Amino acid sequence: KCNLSKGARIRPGNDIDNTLDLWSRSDVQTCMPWGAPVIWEGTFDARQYDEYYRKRNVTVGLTVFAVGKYLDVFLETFLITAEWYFMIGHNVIYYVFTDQPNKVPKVPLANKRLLRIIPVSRHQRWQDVSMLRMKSISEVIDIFVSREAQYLFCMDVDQFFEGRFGVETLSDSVAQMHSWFYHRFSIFYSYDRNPKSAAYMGLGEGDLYYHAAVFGGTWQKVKHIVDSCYQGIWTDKQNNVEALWHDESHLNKYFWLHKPSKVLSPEYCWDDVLGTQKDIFISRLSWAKKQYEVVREK
Ligand code: 2GW
Ligand code: MN
Repeated sequence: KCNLSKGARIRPGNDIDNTLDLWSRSDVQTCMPWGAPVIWEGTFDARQYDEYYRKRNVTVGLTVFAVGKYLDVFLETFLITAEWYFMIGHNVIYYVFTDQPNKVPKVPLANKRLLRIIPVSRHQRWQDVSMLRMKSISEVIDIFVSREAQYLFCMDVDQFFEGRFGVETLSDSVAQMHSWFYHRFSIFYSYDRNPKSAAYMGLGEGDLYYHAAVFGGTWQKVKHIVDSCYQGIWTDKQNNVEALWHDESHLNKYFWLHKPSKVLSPEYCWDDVLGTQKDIFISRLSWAKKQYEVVREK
């Protein structure tokens, strides 16, 4: 279905076109075995993508949770830099989930962009803060997203944009390659290995290790993703088990069973600690430094 060794050009509406390799990369994996493109700098024409989605007047939602100290420490930078780089020129709706609605920073938004604050309660355990995001996102899709956007991205707040994160990322279901694992053999992937958990994956199972800090797709697909993950999380709670990396383990299981239609290269969620890598030409979204003592109270 696509040419792994040679690389392929990726185009809007018709995600893979092997006939032209003007934009291709031969040094990286540009395609998954089931045909999903992997988006790297040099594999797409940004202008062509912008034009295609401008004509369709697309609206992209972006969910982000800022509960407790994470609001003070990360939210403002996340939003300010998203205004610089996230889906510039297109309609954007931010959904900020927080336990402190009146402390949400008043970041000036460009034309065609708006922000909704979604009040959520604060859970005692941080694992629950993280895992219960799946349920809250599902509810907000029903109430808002399904009426006002076509696509939805869900992100961690402890990161900042520093390069184009544009409509080249849009697809039915979108998964993020984890920057720590993309050069590693699959035996090192930190999938959940406990057979008692719904997120269990055996050795030899799985395609890539995906990062839960970024996932997305059409709202219909994202609804299916978050509902399925929440189902797994809930089943585990009934059985008194918790997956190794919480919601991320369930998301990895999901994307193994339901292949993503597009995969984002580590450019789209890069950890600067990894230093310069010869296949990373640009960092688009970068992990913020986390002082665990400050942000994780429990
Ligand atoms: C999280 C951990 C410990 C203490 C607090 C929190 C916390 C998280 C919080 O107090 N407030 C809050 O809003 N959050 C939200 O959950 C916030 O959006 C944050 O980015 C997200 C995930 O927590 P985070 O970023 O500290 O976890 P990471 O960077 O280790 O994330 C990976 O693993 C997680 C599961 O353990 C998730 O799957 C996450 O999506 C992954 O990137
Ligand atoms: Mn994070």
